[in-house]
Amino acid sequence: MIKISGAVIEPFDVSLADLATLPRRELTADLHCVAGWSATNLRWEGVAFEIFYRTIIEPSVQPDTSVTHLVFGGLDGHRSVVSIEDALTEDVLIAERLDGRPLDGDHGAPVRLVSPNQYGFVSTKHLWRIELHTAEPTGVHTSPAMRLLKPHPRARVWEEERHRYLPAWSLRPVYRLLIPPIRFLSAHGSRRRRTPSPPP
Ligand SMILES: Nc1nc2c(c(=O)[nH]1)N[C@H]1C(S)=C(S)[C@@H](COP(=O)(O)O)O[C@H]1N2
Ligand SMILES: [Mo]
Repeated sequence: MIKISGAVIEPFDVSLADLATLPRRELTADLHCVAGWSATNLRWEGVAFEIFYRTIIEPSVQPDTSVTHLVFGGLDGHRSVVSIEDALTEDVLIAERLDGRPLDGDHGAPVRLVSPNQYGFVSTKHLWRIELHTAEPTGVHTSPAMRLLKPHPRARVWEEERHRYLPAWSLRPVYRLLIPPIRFLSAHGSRRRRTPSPPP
């Protein structure tokens, strides 16, 4: 169930059965965490967010209202803010499957957002609500890490948009120092991610 609220005529719920009526989309992409690790070659399956937005959400937007930002909320309290332009680009997905299997608890079950051109924190897992806003919302990030880091509002990976105020060149040496420890940690993470469980 995904709850739609904010600049809509009336808040409403979209069930996973509703989602299943929309055309399927498959996408192979990498996921780049802002802290410096990447998971490569992930095969996502789900629904293109643009189609979801145009067919399910947009008909319920309040008349004469211009939606500028969406907030994607996860069941664990994680939230991400995405401009409407970024959300409607073509490789943004509401994903239900990864590498041929339903999403597991680690990677966002039952459904998650996937926006491969933006840093990983945008791709809210365990998606359960989408709020529509008519201006950039403030105070969305409630976790201590996100409040400290002041994430970049667009977070495009290829522009290195990590931080809202600090330019990419000033952060590059810091993140370079982080590569060895993060490589070590994500070696463990990716083993968990990749290794099939042994036969009983
Ligand atoms: N609900 C929720 N979504 C989330 C997060 C989270 O903590 N909770 N972490 C984000 C971050 S920082 C990253 S890098 C990716 C990681 O996705 P993965 O766990 O599938 O590798 O999920 C993003 N989505
Ligand atoms: Mo991340």
